[in-house]
Amino acid sequence: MKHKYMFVRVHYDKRVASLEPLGLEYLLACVKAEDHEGMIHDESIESPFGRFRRLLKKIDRNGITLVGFSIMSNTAWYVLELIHKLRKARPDVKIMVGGPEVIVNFKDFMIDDIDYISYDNGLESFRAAIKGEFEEKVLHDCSGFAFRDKGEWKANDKGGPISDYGILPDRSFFYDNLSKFRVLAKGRFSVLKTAFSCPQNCKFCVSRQFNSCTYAERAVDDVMNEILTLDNDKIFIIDDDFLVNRDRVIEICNRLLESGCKKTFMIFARADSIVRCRDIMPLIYKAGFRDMLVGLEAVEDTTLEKYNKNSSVELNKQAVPILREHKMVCVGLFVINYDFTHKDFMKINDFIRREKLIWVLFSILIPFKGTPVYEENKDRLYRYEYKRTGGTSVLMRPSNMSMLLFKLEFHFLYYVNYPRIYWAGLTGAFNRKYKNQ
Ligand code: B12
Ligand code: SF4
Repeated sequence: MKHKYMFVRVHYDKRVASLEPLGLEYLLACVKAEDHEGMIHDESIESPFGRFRRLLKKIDRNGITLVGFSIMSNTAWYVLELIHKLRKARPDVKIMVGGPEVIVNFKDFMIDDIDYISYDNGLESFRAAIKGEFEEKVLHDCSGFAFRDKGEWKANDKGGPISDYGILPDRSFFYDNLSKFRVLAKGRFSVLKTAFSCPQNCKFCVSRQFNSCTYAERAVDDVMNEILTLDNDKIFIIDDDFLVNRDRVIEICNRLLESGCKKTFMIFARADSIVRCRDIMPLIYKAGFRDMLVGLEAVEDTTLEKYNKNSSVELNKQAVPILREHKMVCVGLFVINYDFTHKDFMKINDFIRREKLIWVLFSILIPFKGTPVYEENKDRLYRYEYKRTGGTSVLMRPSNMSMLLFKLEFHFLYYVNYPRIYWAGLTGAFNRKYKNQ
Protein backbone atom coordinates (compact mmCIF):
# COMPACT_ATOMS: atom_id res chain seq x y z
CA MET A 1 0.00 0.00 0.00
CA LYS A 2 1.34 3.43 -0.96
CA HIS A 3 1.00 5.54 2.18
CA LYS A 4 0.14 9.23 2.32
CA TYR A 5 2.04 10.87 5.13
CA MET A 6 1.33 13.60 7.65
CA PHE A 7 3.97 14.79 10.13
CA VAL A 8 2.73 16.55 13.23
CA ARG A 9 4.33 19.02 15.60
CA VAL A 10 2.08 19.71 18.55
CA HIS A 11 1.62 23.13 20.09
CA TYR A 12 4.18 24.56 22.51
CA ASP A 13 4.84 27.77 24.42
CA LYS A 14 5.75 30.29 21.72
CA ARG A 15 6.32 33.34 23.90
CA VAL A 16 10.06 33.31 23.23
CA ALA A 17 10.19 31.71 19.81
CA SER A 18 8.05 30.20 17.09
CA LEU A 19 10.45 28.33 14.84
CA GLU A 20 10.49 26.45 11.56
CA PRO A 21 9.82 22.70 12.15
CA LEU A 22 13.15 21.63 10.63
CA GLY A 23 12.95 17.98 11.73
CA LEU A 24 9.60 17.53 9.99
CA GLU A 25 10.86 19.32 6.90
CA TYR A 26 13.62 16.71 6.63
CA LEU A 27 11.04 13.93 6.92
CA LEU A 28 8.87 15.51 4.23
CA ALA A 29 11.88 15.82 1.94
CA CYS A 30 12.47 12.04 2.35
CA VAL A 31 8.85 11.27 1.52
CA LYS A 32 8.97 13.39 -1.62
CA ALA A 33 12.36 11.99 -2.64
CA GLU A 34 10.79 8.51 -2.56
CA ASP A 35 8.01 9.81 -4.79
CA HIS A 36 5.31 9.68 -2.15
CA GLU A 37 2.92 12.36 -0.93
CA GLY A 38 3.06 14.03 2.44
CA MET A 39 2.32 17.15 4.44
CA ILE A 40 3.19 18.92 7.69
CA HIS A 41 0.60 19.76 10.32
CA ASP A 42 1.93 22.27 12.86
CA GLU A 43 -0.53 22.86 15.70
CA SER A 44 1.60 25.70 17.00
CA ILE A 45 0.72 28.03 14.14
CA GLU A 46 -3.00 27.33 14.18
CA SER A 47 -5.89 28.31 16.44
CA PRO A 48 -5.94 26.64 19.88
CA PHE A 49 -9.62 25.80 19.41
CA GLY A 50 -10.83 22.56 17.82
CA ARG A 51 -7.36 21.06 17.46
CA PHE A 52 -8.41 17.41 17.33
CA ARG A 53 -11.29 18.07 14.94
CA ARG A 54 -8.91 19.95 12.64
CA LEU A 55 -6.41 17.08 12.71
CA LEU A 56 -9.11 14.55 11.72
CA LYS A 57 -10.41 16.84 9.01
CA LYS A 58 -6.93 17.17 7.48
CA ILE A 59 -6.38 13.42 7.65
CA ASP A 60 -9.68 12.72 5.91
CA ARG A 61 -9.48 15.48 3.35
CA ASN A 62 -5.95 14.50 2.28
CA GLY A 63 -6.43 10.74 2.45
CA ILE A 64 -3.63 10.40 5.02
CA THR A 65 -2.82 6.81 5.96
CA LEU A 66 0.25 7.29 8.17
CA VAL A 67 0.65 10.02 10.80
CA GLY A 68 4.08 10.67 12.35
CA PHE A 69 4.30 12.64 15.59
CA SER A 70 7.39 14.47 16.77
CA ILE A 71 7.81 14.15 20.53
CA MET A 72 9.74 16.26 23.01
CA SER A 73 9.76 15.33 26.67
CA ASN A 74 7.38 18.07 27.78
CA THR A 75 4.89 17.38 24.98
CA ALA A 76 4.91 13.58 25.28
CA TRP A 77 1.89 13.48 27.62
CA TYR A 78 -0.18 15.51 25.17
CA VAL A 79 0.96 13.56 22.11
CA LEU A 80 0.15 10.25 23.82
CA GLU A 81 -3.36 11.49 24.62
CA LEU A 82 -3.78 12.70 21.04
CA ILE A 83 -2.56 9.40 19.65
CA HIS A 84 -5.00 7.50 21.84
CA LYS A 85 -7.92 9.58 20.56
CA LEU A 86 -6.74 9.24 16.97
CA ARG A 87 -6.42 5.47 17.25
CA LYS A 88 -10.03 5.27 18.43
CA ALA A 89 -11.35 7.71 15.84
CA ARG A 90 -9.38 6.37 12.83
CA PRO A 91 -8.27 2.79 13.66
CA ASP A 92 -6.93 2.20 10.13
CA VAL A 93 -4.46 5.10 10.19
CA LYS A 94 -0.93 3.98 11.07
CA ILE A 95 0.81 5.91 13.83
CA MET A 96 4.53 6.54 14.07
CA VAL A 97 6.59 8.52 16.60
CA GLY A 98 10.06 10.08 16.55
CA GLY A 99 11.88 13.12 17.92
CA PRO A 100 14.20 14.00 20.83
CA GLU A 101 12.39 12.15 23.64
CA VAL A 102 11.90 9.07 21.46
CA ILE A 103 15.56 8.95 20.42
CA VAL A 104 16.68 8.78 24.04
CA ASN A 105 13.89 6.65 25.56
CA PHE A 106 12.33 4.75 22.65
CA LYS A 107 11.26 1.78 24.78
CA ASP A 108 8.76 3.99 26.62
CA PHE A 109 6.78 4.27 23.39
CA MET A 110 6.30 0.56 22.69
CA ILE A 111 2.59 0.74 23.44
CA ASP A 112 -0.62 -0.47 21.79
CA ASP A 113 -1.58 2.88 20.28
CA ILE A 114 1.67 3.17 18.31
CA ASP A 115 2.69 1.17 15.22
CA TYR A 116 6.21 2.39 14.44
CA ILE A 117 8.99 4.06 16.41
CA SER A 118 11.93 5.80 14.76
CA TYR A 119 15.10 6.53 16.77
CA ASP A 120 17.91 6.13 14.25
CA ASN A 121 20.79 8.57 13.78
CA GLY A 122 20.16 9.35 10.14
CA LEU A 123 17.25 9.15 7.74
CA GLU A 124 18.38 6.22 5.57
CA SER A 125 16.28 3.61 7.38
CA PHE A 126 13.28 5.95 7.38
CA ARG A 127 13.63 6.28 3.62
CA ALA A 128 14.00 2.53 3.25
CA ALA A 129 10.77 2.03 5.22
CA ILE A 130 8.93 4.46 2.92
CA LYS A 131 10.36 2.83 -0.16
CA GLY A 132 9.37 -0.61 1.13
CA GLU A 133 5.84 0.62 2.02
CA PHE A 134 6.45 -0.29 5.69
CA GLU A 135 6.21 -3.99 4.92
CA GLU A 136 7.38 -6.18 7.79
CA LYS A 137 10.14 -7.86 5.80
CA VAL A 138 11.60 -4.44 4.96
CA LEU A 139 11.36 -3.14 8.52
CA HIS A 140 13.55 -5.99 9.79
CA ASP A 141 16.47 -4.30 8.00
CA CYS A 142 15.70 -0.74 9.12
CA SER A 143 18.17 0.36 11.79
CA GLY A 144 16.92 2.42 14.74
CA PHE A 145 13.38 1.31 14.09
CA ALA A 146 10.83 -0.52 16.26
CA PHE A 147 7.70 -2.21 14.94
CA ARG A 148 5.40 -5.10 15.71
CA ASP A 149 6.54 -8.45 14.37
CA LYS A 150 3.58 -10.87 14.55
CA GLY A 151 2.12 -8.83 17.38
CA GLU A 152 5.35 -8.56 19.43
CA TRP A 153 7.46 -5.39 19.53
CA LYS A 154 10.80 -5.75 17.78
CA ALA A 155 13.44 -3.03 18.23
CA ASN A 156 16.34 -2.90 15.76
CA ASP A 157 19.74 -1.58 16.81
CA LYS A 158 20.66 1.94 15.79
CA GLY A 159 22.82 2.51 12.76
CA GLY A 160 26.20 4.23 13.12
CA PRO A 161 26.66 7.97 13.62
CA ILE A 162 26.22 10.21 10.57
CA SER A 163 27.75 13.47 9.38
CA ASP A 164 24.99 14.43 6.94
CA TYR A 165 21.35 13.54 6.30
CA GLY A 166 22.12 13.14 2.59
CA ILE A 167 19.13 15.30 1.73
CA LEU A 168 18.08 18.94 2.19
CA PRO A 169 14.94 19.83 4.15
CA ASP A 170 11.79 20.68 2.21
CA ARG A 171 11.22 24.23 3.46
CA SER A 172 8.00 24.90 1.55
CA PHE A 173 5.95 24.73 4.75
CA PHE A 174 8.07 27.49 6.29
CA TYR A 175 7.91 29.68 3.19
CA ASP A 176 4.12 29.23 2.97
CA ASN A 177 3.64 30.29 6.58
CA LEU A 178 6.33 32.94 6.99
CA SER A 179 4.25 35.38 9.01
CA LYS A 180 3.64 32.78 11.73
CA PHE A 181 7.28 32.30 12.70
CA ARG A 182 9.37 34.71 14.79
CA VAL A 183 11.86 35.00 17.64
CA LEU A 184 10.98 37.43 20.41
CA ALA A 185 12.34 40.89 19.57
CA LYS A 186 14.59 39.53 16.81
CA GLY A 187 12.42 38.67 13.83
CA ARG A 188 11.99 35.69 11.54
CA PHE A 189 14.76 33.10 11.50
CA SER A 190 15.19 30.03 9.35
CA VAL A 191 16.67 27.04 11.16
CA LEU A 192 19.79 25.27 9.91
CA LYS A 193 21.79 22.29 11.17
CA THR A 194 25.48 22.01 10.24
CA ALA A 195 26.69 19.46 12.81
CA PHE A 196 25.48 16.60 14.97
CA SER A 197 25.80 16.14 18.75
CA CYS A 198 28.51 17.82 20.85
CA PRO A 199 32.03 16.80 21.91
CA GLN A 200 31.38 17.77 25.54
CA ASN A 201 29.84 15.60 28.20
CA CYS A 202 27.56 17.68 30.44
CA LYS A 203 25.59 15.46 32.77
CA PHE A 204 22.21 17.09 32.27
CA CYS A 205 22.33 17.25 28.49
CA VAL A 206 20.05 15.43 26.09
CA SER A 207 21.20 16.79 22.76
CA ARG A 208 24.75 15.44 23.11
CA GLN A 209 23.16 11.98 23.12
CA PHE A 210 21.91 12.36 19.57
CA ASN A 211 24.00 10.72 16.85
CA SER A 212 25.13 8.10 19.39
CA CYS A 213 27.01 10.82 21.34
CA THR A 214 29.31 11.37 18.35
CA TYR A 215 30.12 14.91 17.25
CA ALA A 216 30.23 15.15 13.44
CA GLU A 217 30.22 18.04 10.98
CA ARG A 218 28.62 18.41 7.58
CA ALA A 219 30.96 19.31 4.73
CA VAL A 220 31.50 23.07 4.40
CA ASP A 221 30.47 22.98 0.71
CA ASP A 222 27.08 21.53 1.62
CA VAL A 223 26.58 24.01 4.45
CA MET A 224 27.46 26.94 2.16
CA ASN A 225 25.12 25.67 -0.51
CA GLU A 226 22.25 25.48 1.96
CA ILE A 227 22.95 28.92 3.43
CA LEU A 228 23.15 30.61 0.05
CA THR A 229 20.03 28.98 -1.38
CA LEU A 230 17.95 29.63 1.70
CA ASP A 231 15.38 32.34 1.01
CA ASN A 232 15.61 34.27 4.27
CA ASP A 233 18.05 36.86 5.58
CA LYS A 234 18.15 35.53 9.15
CA ILE A 235 19.43 32.07 10.02
CA PHE A 236 19.50 30.31 13.38
CA ILE A 237 22.20 27.61 13.30
CA ILE A 238 21.04 25.15 15.96
CA ASP A 239 24.31 23.18 16.36
CA ASP A 240 25.02 22.70 20.05
CA ASP A 241 28.24 24.74 19.79
CA PHE A 242 28.91 26.24 16.37
CA LEU A 243 32.40 27.39 17.43
CA VAL A 244 33.76 23.90 18.26
CA ASN A 245 36.04 23.77 15.24
CA ARG A 246 37.89 27.08 14.82
CA ASP A 247 39.32 26.26 11.38
CA ARG A 248 35.90 25.35 10.06
CA VAL A 249 34.43 28.58 11.46
CA ILE A 250 37.18 30.58 9.72
CA GLU A 251 36.52 28.75 6.45
CA ILE A 252 32.76 29.31 6.63
CA CYS A 253 33.23 33.01 7.47
CA ASN A 254 35.67 33.52 4.59
CA ARG A 255 33.34 31.75 2.19
CA LEU A 256 30.40 33.88 3.36
CA LEU A 257 32.42 37.05 2.76
CA GLU A 258 33.63 35.88 -0.66
CA SER A 259 30.07 35.13 -1.72
CA GLY A 260 28.86 38.58 -0.63
CA CYS A 261 26.26 36.95 1.60
CA LYS A 262 24.42 39.50 3.77
CA LYS A 263 22.56 37.15 6.07
CA THR A 264 22.45 37.55 9.84
CA PHE A 265 23.26 34.50 11.95
CA MET A 266 22.32 33.41 15.45
CA ILE A 267 24.20 30.47 16.99
CA PHE A 268 24.76 28.50 20.20
CA ALA A 269 28.34 28.84 21.48
CA ARG A 270 30.10 27.65 24.60
CA ALA A 271 31.88 30.28 26.69
CA ASP A 272 35.24 28.52 26.36
CA SER A 273 34.81 28.34 22.55
CA ILE A 274 34.13 32.08 22.45
CA VAL A 275 37.31 32.72 24.43
CA ARG A 276 39.23 30.37 22.12
CA CYS A 277 37.88 32.26 19.09
CA ARG A 278 38.54 35.69 20.59
CA ASP A 279 41.05 36.72 17.89
CA ILE A 280 38.73 35.75 15.02
CA MET A 281 35.69 37.59 16.43
CA PRO A 282 36.13 40.51 13.98
CA LEU A 283 35.94 38.00 11.10
CA ILE A 284 32.94 36.26 12.65
CA TYR A 285 31.20 39.62 13.00
CA LYS A 286 32.02 40.66 9.46
CA ALA A 287 30.56 37.41 8.14
CA GLY A 288 27.20 38.28 9.74
CA PHE A 289 27.22 36.51 13.10
CA ARG A 290 25.46 38.79 15.56
CA ASP A 291 23.86 36.71 18.18
CA MET A 292 25.18 33.93 20.41
CA LEU A 293 23.24 31.85 22.91
CA VAL A 294 25.72 30.99 25.63
CA GLY A 295 25.10 28.39 28.33
CA LEU A 296 26.34 30.36 31.32
CA GLU A 297 24.51 27.80 33.44
CA ALA A 298 25.66 29.03 36.85
CA VAL A 299 27.70 31.64 38.61
CA GLU A 300 29.62 29.19 40.85
CA ASP A 301 32.40 26.82 39.71
CA THR A 302 31.20 24.09 42.07
CA THR A 303 27.88 24.00 40.18
CA LEU A 304 29.63 23.83 36.82
CA GLU A 305 31.79 20.97 38.08
CA LYS A 306 28.73 19.12 39.30
CA TYR A 307 27.31 19.32 35.78
CA ASN A 308 30.66 18.19 34.32
CA LYS A 309 30.48 21.37 32.25
CA ASN A 310 34.25 21.43 31.65
CA SER A 311 34.19 25.23 31.77
CA SER A 312 34.45 27.85 34.50
CA VAL A 313 32.84 31.01 35.80
CA GLU A 314 36.06 32.80 34.85
CA LEU A 315 35.57 31.75 31.20
CA ASN A 316 31.94 32.90 31.38
CA LYS A 317 33.16 36.25 32.68
CA GLN A 318 35.63 36.53 29.80
CA ALA A 319 33.20 35.42 27.09
CA VAL A 320 30.46 37.97 27.72
CA PRO A 321 32.67 41.09 27.30
CA ILE A 322 34.25 39.55 24.18
CA LEU A 323 30.82 39.45 22.57
CA ARG A 324 30.00 42.94 23.83
CA GLU A 325 33.28 44.35 22.45
CA HIS A 326 32.43 42.87 19.06
CA LYS A 327 28.88 44.20 19.05
CA MET A 328 27.26 40.81 19.29
CA VAL A 329 24.23 39.93 21.37
CA CYS A 330 24.92 37.50 24.20
CA VAL A 331 21.84 35.51 25.17
CA GLY A 332 22.66 34.11 28.61
CA LEU A 333 21.19 30.67 29.27
CA PHE A 334 21.00 30.03 33.00
CA VAL A 335 20.11 26.76 34.68
CA ILE A 336 18.66 27.01 38.18
CA ASN A 337 20.02 24.26 40.36
CA TYR A 338 18.16 22.69 43.29
CA ASP A 339 21.03 23.57 45.67
CA PHE A 340 20.53 27.29 45.05
CA THR A 341 20.29 29.67 47.99
CA HIS A 342 18.76 33.13 47.85
CA LYS A 343 22.31 34.41 47.35
CA ASP A 344 22.75 32.30 44.20
CA PHE A 345 19.60 33.73 42.64
CA MET A 346 20.87 37.22 43.45
CA LYS A 347 24.28 36.40 41.97
CA ILE A 348 22.62 35.57 38.66
CA ASN A 349 20.83 38.90 38.70
CA ASP A 350 24.04 40.74 39.62
CA PHE A 351 25.90 38.96 36.83
CA ILE A 352 23.24 39.96 34.29
CA ARG A 353 23.38 43.58 35.42
CA ARG A 354 27.15 43.78 35.61
CA GLU A 355 27.58 42.26 32.16
CA LYS A 356 24.68 44.31 30.76
CA LEU A 357 22.96 41.26 29.28
CA ILE A 358 19.69 42.04 27.55
CA TRP A 359 18.54 38.62 26.41
CA VAL A 360 18.45 35.93 29.07
CA LEU A 361 16.68 32.61 29.47
CA PHE A 362 16.21 30.73 32.73
CA SER A 363 15.36 27.09 33.15
CA ILE A 364 15.01 25.09 36.34
CA LEU A 365 17.30 22.06 35.94
CA ILE A 366 15.39 19.27 34.18
CA PRO A 367 16.82 15.88 35.19
CA PHE A 368 15.82 14.38 31.81
CA LYS A 369 15.24 10.64 31.81
CA GLY A 370 18.17 9.08 29.97
CA THR A 371 20.81 11.47 31.37
CA PRO A 372 23.30 10.87 34.21
CA VAL A 373 21.61 13.62 36.25
CA TYR A 374 18.39 11.58 36.20
CA GLU A 375 20.15 8.39 37.31
CA GLU A 376 22.13 10.14 40.05
CA ASN A 377 19.06 11.81 41.51
CA LYS A 378 16.43 9.13 41.08
CA ASP A 379 15.66 9.07 44.81
CA ARG A 380 15.36 12.88 44.94
CA LEU A 381 12.93 13.26 42.04
CA TYR A 382 9.73 15.10 42.78
CA ARG A 383 6.68 14.45 40.56
CA TYR A 384 8.74 13.74 37.46
CA GLU A 385 6.07 13.74 34.75
CA TYR A 386 6.39 14.58 31.05
CA LYS A 387 4.08 17.55 31.54
CA ARG A 388 6.46 19.05 34.08
CA THR A 389 9.68 18.82 32.01
CA GLY A 390 9.38 22.22 30.33
CA GLY A 391 11.96 23.97 32.50
CA THR A 392 9.55 25.85 34.77
CA SER A 393 8.62 23.06 37.21
CA VAL A 394 10.44 21.94 40.34
CA LEU A 395 11.44 18.30 39.76
CA MET A 396 13.63 17.72 42.84
CA ARG A 397 13.22 19.01 46.35
CA PRO A 398 15.37 22.15 46.72
CA SER A 399 17.97 21.54 49.41
CA ASN A 400 18.39 25.07 50.70
CA MET A 401 14.96 26.67 50.64
CA SER A 402 11.29 25.81 50.57
CA MET A 403 9.70 24.79 47.31
CA LEU A 404 7.50 27.91 47.35
CA LEU A 405 10.37 30.30 47.89
CA PHE A 406 12.43 28.54 45.22
CA LYS A 407 9.64 29.02 42.67
CA LEU A 408 9.14 32.66 43.70
CA GLU A 409 12.85 33.38 43.27
CA PHE A 410 12.74 31.72 39.83
CA HIS A 411 9.75 33.74 38.66
CA PHE A 412 11.34 36.88 40.08
CA LEU A 413 14.22 36.44 37.61
CA TYR A 414 11.72 36.58 34.74
CA TYR A 415 9.77 39.54 36.14
CA VAL A 416 12.93 41.56 36.60
CA ASN A 417 14.58 40.73 33.30
CA TYR A 418 11.86 40.30 30.69
CA PRO A 419 10.44 43.84 30.42
CA ARG A 420 13.86 44.80 29.00
CA ILE A 421 13.55 42.19 26.23
CA TYR A 422 10.00 43.21 25.33
CA TRP A 423 11.20 46.81 25.24
CA ALA A 424 14.02 45.85 22.84
CA GLY A 425 11.37 44.21 20.66
CA LEU A 426 9.10 47.26 20.70
CA THR A 427 11.93 49.60 19.77
CA GLY A 428 13.28 47.30 17.04
CA ALA A 429 16.74 47.27 18.68
CA PHE A 430 17.82 44.02 17.06
CA ASN A 431 17.37 45.09 13.46
CA ARG A 432 18.73 48.58 14.14
CA LYS A 433 21.86 47.53 15.97
CA TYR A 434 22.65 43.99 14.98
CA LYS A 435 21.36 43.15 11.52
CA ASN A 436 23.99 42.38 8.88
CA GLN A 437 23.29 45.27 6.53
C1 B12 B 1 15.05 24.60 17.93
C2 B12 B 1 14.81 24.05 19.32
C3 B12 B 1 13.72 24.56 20.02
C4 B12 B 1 12.76 25.57 19.41
C5 B12 B 1 11.67 24.87 18.61
C6 B12 B 1 11.01 23.72 19.35
C7 B12 B 1 10.09 22.86 18.55
N1 B12 B 1 9.06 22.38 19.19
O1 B12 B 1 10.27 22.63 17.38
C8 B12 B 1 12.28 26.32 20.69
C9 B12 B 1 13.25 27.45 20.95
C10 B12 B 1 10.86 26.86 20.67
C11 B12 B 1 12.50 25.23 21.73
C12 B12 B 1 11.86 25.20 22.92
C13 B12 B 1 12.05 24.20 23.87
N2 B12 B 1 12.99 23.24 23.85
CO1 B12 B 1 14.12 22.92 22.36
N3 B12 B 1 15.41 22.61 21.10
C14 B12 B 1 15.66 23.07 19.90
C15 B12 B 1 16.98 22.51 19.34
C16 B12 B 1 18.08 23.50 19.64
C17 B12 B 1 17.01 22.17 17.86
C18 B12 B 1 15.83 21.30 17.38
C19 B12 B 1 16.02 21.05 15.91
O2 B12 B 1 15.52 21.78 15.08
N4 B12 B 1 16.79 20.02 15.57
C20 B12 B 1 17.11 19.67 14.20
C21 B12 B 1 16.12 18.66 13.64
C22 B12 B 1 16.61 18.20 12.28
O3 B12 B 1 16.09 17.57 14.53
P1 B12 B 1 14.77 17.04 15.25
O4 B12 B 1 13.73 18.07 15.35
O5 B12 B 1 15.19 16.35 16.50
O6 B12 B 1 14.23 15.94 14.20
C23 B12 B 1 15.03 14.87 13.80
C24 B12 B 1 14.76 13.59 14.60
O7 B12 B 1 14.43 13.84 15.95
C25 B12 B 1 13.68 12.91 13.85
N5 B12 B 1 12.28 13.19 14.17
C26 B12 B 1 11.72 14.21 14.79
N6 B12 B 1 10.39 14.07 14.84
C27 B12 B 1 10.08 12.93 14.22
C28 B12 B 1 8.86 12.32 13.96
C29 B12 B 1 8.85 11.12 13.25
C30 B12 B 1 7.55 10.47 12.97
C31 B12 B 1 10.07 10.54 12.80
C32 B12 B 1 10.07 9.30 12.01
C33 B12 B 1 11.30 11.15 13.09
C34 B12 B 1 11.28 12.34 13.78
O8 B12 B 1 13.86 13.29 12.50
C35 B12 B 1 14.58 14.52 12.40
C36 B12 B 1 15.73 14.28 11.47
O9 B12 B 1 16.58 13.29 12.01
C37 B12 B 1 17.13 21.20 20.20
C38 B12 B 1 18.57 20.74 20.43
C39 B12 B 1 19.04 19.79 19.38
N7 B12 B 1 20.33 19.66 19.27
O10 B12 B 1 18.26 19.15 18.67
C40 B12 B 1 16.42 21.60 21.50
C41 B12 B 1 15.63 20.53 22.29
C42 B12 B 1 14.84 19.71 21.31
N8 B12 B 1 14.76 21.34 23.13
C43 B12 B 1 14.60 20.84 24.27
C44 B12 B 1 13.81 21.44 25.30
C45 B12 B 1 13.84 20.77 26.64
C46 B12 B 1 13.06 22.60 25.05
C47 B12 B 1 12.18 23.38 26.03
C48 B12 B 1 11.46 22.58 27.09
C49 B12 B 1 13.01 24.52 26.65
C50 B12 B 1 13.87 24.21 27.79
N9 B12 B 1 13.51 24.67 28.96
O11 B12 B 1 14.91 23.59 27.65
C51 B12 B 1 11.22 24.10 25.09
C52 B12 B 1 9.96 23.27 24.83
C53 B12 B 1 9.21 23.65 23.59
C54 B12 B 1 8.42 22.53 22.94
N10 B12 B 1 7.79 21.67 23.64
O12 B12 B 1 8.39 22.43 21.74
C55 B12 B 1 15.35 19.54 24.44
C56 B12 B 1 14.44 18.31 24.35
C57 B12 B 1 14.77 17.24 25.34
C58 B12 B 1 13.79 16.11 25.31
N11 B12 B 1 14.12 15.04 26.01
O13 B12 B 1 12.76 16.15 24.70
C59 B12 B 1 16.42 19.66 23.34
C60 B12 B 1 16.96 18.36 22.78
C61 B12 B 1 17.59 20.52 23.92
C62 B12 B 1 18.14 19.96 25.19
N12 B12 B 1 17.82 20.60 26.31
O14 B12 B 1 18.86 19.02 25.23
N13 B12 B 1 13.40 24.34 21.32
S1 SF4 C 1 28.19 21.91 25.93
FE1 SF4 C 1 25.97 22.13 25.70
S2 SF4 C 1 25.39 20.69 24.08
FE2 SF4 C 1 27.46 20.15 24.74
S3 SF4 C 1 27.17 18.52 26.26
FE3 SF4 C 1 27.26 20.48 27.37
S4 SF4 C 1 25.12 21.20 27.53
FE4 SF4 C 1 25.20 19.56 25.97
